[in-house]
Formats: sequence, structure tokens, C-alpha cells
Amino acid sequence: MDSAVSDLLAGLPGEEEQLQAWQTDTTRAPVATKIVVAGGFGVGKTTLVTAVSEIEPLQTEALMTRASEGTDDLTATPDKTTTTVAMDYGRLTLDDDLVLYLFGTPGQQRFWFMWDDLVRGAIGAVVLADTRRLPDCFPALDYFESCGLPYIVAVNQFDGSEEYEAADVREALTVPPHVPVLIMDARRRISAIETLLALVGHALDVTPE
Ligand SMILES: Nc1nc2c(ncn2[C@@H]2O[C@H](COP(=O)(O)OP(=O)(O)O)[C@@H](O)[C@H]2O)c(=O)[nH]1
Ligand SMILES: [Mg+2]
Repeated sequence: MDSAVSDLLAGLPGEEEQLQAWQTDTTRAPVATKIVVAGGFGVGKTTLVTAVSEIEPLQTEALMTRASEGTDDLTATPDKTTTTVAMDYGRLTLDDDLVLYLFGTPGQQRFWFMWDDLVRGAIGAVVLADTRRLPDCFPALDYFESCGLPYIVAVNQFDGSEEYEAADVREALTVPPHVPVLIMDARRRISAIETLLALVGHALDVTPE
């Protein structure tokens, strides 16, 4: 793991406190970074943002109406009665030094016009994947590949779905070797934070200074 990333993980509340010079230096302004959370409908984007956000996550969910029944496929998520009509927004501060602003993409095709605005200024994206519906994340993968935004693939492991190795998912999605693929649980705060830190580390690795 990137040493900057392990420093950050070590500094999370609940871990043993060992202050680094950069943590006590109050003259340093926090670094604000924008992170995009993408993936197909019902893959867990809202769940992830809600799990980590220290502010009330801003969501624009609306009751699923008859008009969207044919558009938003609910067969794999029968419990879902709301649909995200705009996007999720949340914030996570790590050591007062790094502030992550999280933006969930609207999954549905009719909101794709928003993506170019959404990724502007972002350091990278987490593409959430559900192994039962892997093709759902192809549009996001294609989009980030074509615009050159660093991304990682995070497999949100749902209860009762077959467990795959990250390598199998990498092969199925033909993810390039340098792009991290990890298995996580969007409902668990620590797992979600590890995922975000993996993206930050990857973005630092691939972005020239
Ligand atoms: N069992 C399980 N359910 C999940 C998980 N992540 C999300 N869900 C549920 O799946 C549904 C869709 O998740 P949501 O975050 O709204 O998906 P979004 O459309 O990508 O924002 C919700 O009912 C979540 O509670 C998970 O890791 N495990
Ligand atoms: Mg959502």
C-alpha cells in the first residue's frame, strides 16, 4: 500500500494516535479532493456515500413512479422503491488534512449529459460493480477510460451473490493491469473508506506531479 495511504488509514479515529508533523501543522490548508462514485443502477453508490459521509448525505431520491417503471430495471433490486434522480453528495475529512468530496453519478442513461460536469476537477472515480450484473458498469468504465480520469473498480459484495476473486472480475471486465480491482462492502464504513483511499493512492500514482 502507498505509504501516504497507510499513514491516512493509521490516522483514522479509533486507531492508535501517532501524530505526524503534517498532522499538527496548522498552517497547512486541507487538501480538498473531488471523487466520483459511479456504477450501474442499484449497485450501491448511495449506500457507499451514506456509509462514509460525515455530513447528512445530500440525495435527490424520488419515489419511483409508474413513468420510470419501464426505464429503471428493478428485477435485481426488488426492495428498491426509490430511484436517484440527480446525484449523491457527501464529505469525508481525513486528519483535517485531506477532505474528500464524494459525488455519486446518476446511473440512468437519461442523466448522462451531467457526467462531463460531474467529473470536472475530480481526482478520480470509484466504479462500483455487482457481480450479478457486471455489464452494468461498462458505460462507466468506457467513460473514464476515454476521458483519462484515474479509476478503480470496487466490487460491492452483496449477500447471497456468488463470491468472485478480484482477478476474475478484472478478466471479465478486461480491466487494465495497472487499475486496482478490489472486493468491498459498500455498507461498511471502513470498507468504503479503504476503497476511497485505494483510489486516492492510485490517482497519486498515475497523476504526474
Ligand atoms: N445486501 C446488500 N445490499 C446492498 C449493498 N449495497 C447496497 N445494498 C442495497 O441495494 C439497494 C441499492 O443500493 P443503492 O445504494 O441505492 O444503489 P445506487 O442506485 O447505486 O445508489 C439498496 O436497497 C441498498 O440497501 C450491499 O453491499 N449488500
Ligand atoms: Mg443512488
